[in-house]
Amino acid sequence: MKLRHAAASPFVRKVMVAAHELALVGRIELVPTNVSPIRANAGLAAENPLMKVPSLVTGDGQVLFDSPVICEYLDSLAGGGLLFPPASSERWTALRRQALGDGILDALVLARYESVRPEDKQWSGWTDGQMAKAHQGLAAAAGENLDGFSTIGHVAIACMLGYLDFRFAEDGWRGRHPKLAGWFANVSERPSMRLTRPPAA
Ligand SMILES: N[C@@H](CCC(=O)N[C@@H](CS)C(=O)NCC(=O)O)C(=O)O
Repeated sequence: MKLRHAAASPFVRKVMVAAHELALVGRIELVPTNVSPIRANAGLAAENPLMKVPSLVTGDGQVLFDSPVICEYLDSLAGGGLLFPPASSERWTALRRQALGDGILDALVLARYESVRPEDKQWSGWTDGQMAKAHQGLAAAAGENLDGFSTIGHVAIACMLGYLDFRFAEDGWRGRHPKLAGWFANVSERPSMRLTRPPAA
């Protein structure tokens, strides 16, 4: 399998954390890929018309994106029903938490892109709107009372918190959500999380 990879991408990290947790890393070849919302990448576009990472070419040549689809595919390769519990209320909890973590990440990534636009083109109303979603989402994540690290929901929320620290270090979320911070401190010591930390910003 070939995975389009960018070390700073929290969505790529999600896939890599899942791969570590499922003991599949050795089967994945990483293809370093530069992405930008304003620059075309013909090689990536030939695989993924959305030109985003992560994007995976499977052993039989199928292209899969985005991170929830790739993670569920990896789960199936590892036997299925592991990070994605089989149909049950546990499954919907895991998928809801994944959607929450991914949705907060979407807002954070959009806020980040705004911050790297030319200064005269930046719009604080946009950033404020995205950060409001992120902060409401964080409060909801804190309300999930997370325990352990058994599903894709845990993976998504952990990677989201890692990105928050990476790109928004001044956010101060730990002061607002100390219990979530305690959970994150514990899960950050897992090999899957340690081995996929983003590079120094
Ligand atoms: N929903 C997608 C989001 C992927 C995404 O936004 N990736 C970013 C990098 S963190 C990207 O490729 N951005 C390039 C662009 O927006 O053109 C997923 O879960 O994989």
